[in-house]
Amino acid sequence: MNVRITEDFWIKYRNLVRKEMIPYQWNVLNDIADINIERERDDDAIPNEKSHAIENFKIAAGLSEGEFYGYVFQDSDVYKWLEAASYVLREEDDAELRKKADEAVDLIVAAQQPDGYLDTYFIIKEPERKFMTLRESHELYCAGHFFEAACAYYTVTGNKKVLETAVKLADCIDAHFGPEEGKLHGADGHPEVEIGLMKLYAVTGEKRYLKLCEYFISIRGECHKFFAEQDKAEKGMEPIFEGMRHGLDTYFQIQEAPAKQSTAEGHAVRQIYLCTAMAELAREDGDKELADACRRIWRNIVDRRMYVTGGIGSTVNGEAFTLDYDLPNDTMYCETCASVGLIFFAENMLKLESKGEYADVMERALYNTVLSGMALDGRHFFYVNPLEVDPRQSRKNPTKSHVKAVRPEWLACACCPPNLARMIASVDDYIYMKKDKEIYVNLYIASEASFLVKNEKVKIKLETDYPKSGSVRLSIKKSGDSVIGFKLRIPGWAENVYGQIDGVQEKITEEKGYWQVDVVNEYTEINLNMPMYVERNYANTRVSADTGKVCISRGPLIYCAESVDNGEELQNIEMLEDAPFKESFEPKLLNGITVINTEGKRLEQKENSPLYSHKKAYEVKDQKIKLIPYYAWGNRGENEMRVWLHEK
Ligand code: FUB
Ligand code: ZN
Repeated sequence: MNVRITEDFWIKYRNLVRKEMIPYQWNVLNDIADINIERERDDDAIPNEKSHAIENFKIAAGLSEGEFYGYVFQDSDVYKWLEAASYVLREEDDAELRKKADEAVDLIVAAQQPDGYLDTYFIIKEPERKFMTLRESHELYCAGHFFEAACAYYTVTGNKKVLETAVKLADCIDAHFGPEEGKLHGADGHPEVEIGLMKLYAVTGEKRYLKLCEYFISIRGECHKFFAEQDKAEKGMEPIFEGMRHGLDTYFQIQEAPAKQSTAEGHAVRQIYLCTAMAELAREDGDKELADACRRIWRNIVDRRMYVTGGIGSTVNGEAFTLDYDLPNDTMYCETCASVGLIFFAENMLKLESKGEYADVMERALYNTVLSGMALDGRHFFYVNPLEVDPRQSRKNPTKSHVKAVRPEWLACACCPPNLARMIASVDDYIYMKKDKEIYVNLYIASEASFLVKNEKVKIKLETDYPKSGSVRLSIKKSGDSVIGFKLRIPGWAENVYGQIDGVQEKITEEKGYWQVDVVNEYTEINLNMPMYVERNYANTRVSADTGKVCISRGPLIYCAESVDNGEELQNIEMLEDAPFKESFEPKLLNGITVINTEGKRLEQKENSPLYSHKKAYEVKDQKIKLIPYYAWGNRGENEMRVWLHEK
């Protein structure tokens, strides 16, 4: 499958990754960017002086002297950068970038120990504790990110060194972990290596990596014993990651075997990375029990624990899921990485069983929380993505110190920025899916693609300006005369969809979220029209944070109000149930957005009124309300923002 994106909306983002994010992030990782690194929340222990990620590799390789600096998982920032760089190079070669990426690879190779071990924290700082503190160490988490990067870089550039280094590390891990006597019987506190192992298996065909992934997933239910034994053996030693030592079993998803789990628990990124690997493994080896667990956890997330923006994680405490319908808008977490992970999980569920609803969630997360994770300049990033912010509260209320109103230039915990880079640089991988000799169109992103299906060359040209409008034209050219099935996703948000095949109006029959079109002729043109109406969305009344409130969407985009357009104290704005909406495209605003205008009301407090009174001490005035797409918020200075607004 070969895909080239041609749409302006995404070309802008992908150019941002190529021209801004990748060079900028490289400078940050090399500590040569003149920036302010913010702590992700108020906590003096958070290491925010510099990234030091590349320097850690230099020290571990013996090329520089000094101490390790940063989070124990700082290596993963370099790996995710390398993975993102690979996808950028896949789209178009670039000698300068390739030189930097080769440099990164050489450093990684040089840092690797003779036995294959690779983790700069433990090489530099505590070599005697290698693989001894798995609950906290992130050693396998970092390895997983390296496997992903190595597979991507090798596939794109043919660089053998990087793959050999990954294989050596995987073999080292395989030699230390597994059911055999004398090996360690546990897994990493942070799932991720499982995803990396599946990729390494796909690239090398080495079954041991698949087996190891299977092992790490199945042993999770027994990890509390393993972690406790490791704690005991470590008696008296300082924790590697203060606070994590006493994390609940659910924080690490070790409360029971993953195949038995039914709800999304604990740290959201951990949960979603685990689910991603579970779904991939279930498809690969036909494990029905694991597939059922994925379905249960999916349902729990999507039906009860996901924000309307595709964000997940309701609390800063443990960056975690909490309970059904607990979706506060102003203290939530909604980490960017968690929504990136939700896309990975959705994609793997799609491959497991092709239901449009998985792609719906993929789209929701992508166009809302993922894109809101970065500023339109590609140089500022959100770690958490609130649905409601009052900057004054974020500054002074310690329970909201993680809820930032302006994207920082970088964060001490920098997992999200390179995750965004690799997601956007590889968004072409999520548009189409070839499965069972059929072609699925999951995301409507203008592109040109070619496939080999039933021994036929199939070329597709997808034209659209989505998400500005929902009109899509698919021109298909094929080389032979077999019937090729196309499945066009009918998004969950769409109504009154109509279509044409070669100019003839067609009745759209939807099955599992797709419109099936059998393409026989050499040339076929399919038109799909999904009118984008401005819609009101209401939450289940069990979501106490949203009772009496409305959220506006248009197509896949969730909208929000900012005080720069609507005045301060957004809590005083009321939408009117029957007020019409007016949409207009503003080409110069926030890189070109469709804004939504409507008439509403504003409660205006009378001067000098007391904190409480028996009578209403406010007047109700008319208010013009202007809404913008959520992904574009926070790009006009410090600002209040709300997704859910009161409705009268
Ligand atoms: O623990 C590694 C990464 O740091 C997690 O995935 C993020 O949630 C952040 O906590
Ligand atoms: Zn993150």
